[in-house]
Amino acid sequence: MATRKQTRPEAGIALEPERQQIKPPPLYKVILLNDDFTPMDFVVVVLEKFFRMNREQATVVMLNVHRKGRGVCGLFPRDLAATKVEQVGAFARRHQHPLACVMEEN
Ligand code: TYC
Repeated sequence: MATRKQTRPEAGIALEPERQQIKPPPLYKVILLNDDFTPMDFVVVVLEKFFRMNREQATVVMLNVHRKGRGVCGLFPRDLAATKVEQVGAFARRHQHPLACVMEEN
């Protein structure tokens, strides 16, 4: 029977090398940079608004950036990471804060 042949184990093994060549797309870290001027409350709002953090998570991340100079806000596929960087930059500029956000391949 034709359908039985397709379910033999050898048929699956023959497909294995092709499947192994498909790599998952690389993820990118979106990173917030510290500066001396952007208010802490504004950074917390950014993390809530663009990275879906609650107030507590956003405060932890903001304070980590404030102390260490930079910090990861999330890991995203390339296009989404680029969109987050754009959105944060535009929002900060609109409010006249120098807050900077960059992306890096993970
Ligand atoms: N350092 C800023 C201040 O003291 C707060 C701040 C935190 C700014 C995180 C940017 O990504 C940042 N007001």
